[in-house]
Amino acid sequence: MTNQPSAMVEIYQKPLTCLLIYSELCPNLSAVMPSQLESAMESLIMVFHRYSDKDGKRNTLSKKELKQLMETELASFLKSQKDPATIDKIMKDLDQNGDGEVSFEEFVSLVVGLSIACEEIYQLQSKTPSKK
Ligand SMILES: [Ca+2]
Ligand SMILES: [Ca+2]
Repeated sequence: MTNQPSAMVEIYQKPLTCLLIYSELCPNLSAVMPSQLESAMESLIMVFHRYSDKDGKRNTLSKKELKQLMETELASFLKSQKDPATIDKIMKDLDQNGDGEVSFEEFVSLVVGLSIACEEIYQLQSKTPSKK
């Protein structure tokens, strides 16, 4: 019994399943004002599919689709990277199962990684006493 993963762990590992469960629990979800976090989750899914739907493989990003996504949605991050091979490197990093495509799960790890980096900067800035 103690070996059973907690429900939270399972949900964490399957964020999409979590959303599906959630929408089943709340059939009127679209009628309910989503919270900030729920909107952020929805945005992630919408942004991913805005680019992943462009070719035959609708549930994954090809390198071309990833490039378009990053150039449009993460332009300032991309500009800060001077290496022209950045997209190739990111693609290689993200594609954990090596199928040459970036799934939503793989894409989310990029967003999480960037969010963690941003949060660290936020922490540093809030630690530094503001000079007056
Ligand atoms: Ca695609
Ligand atoms: Ca992949």
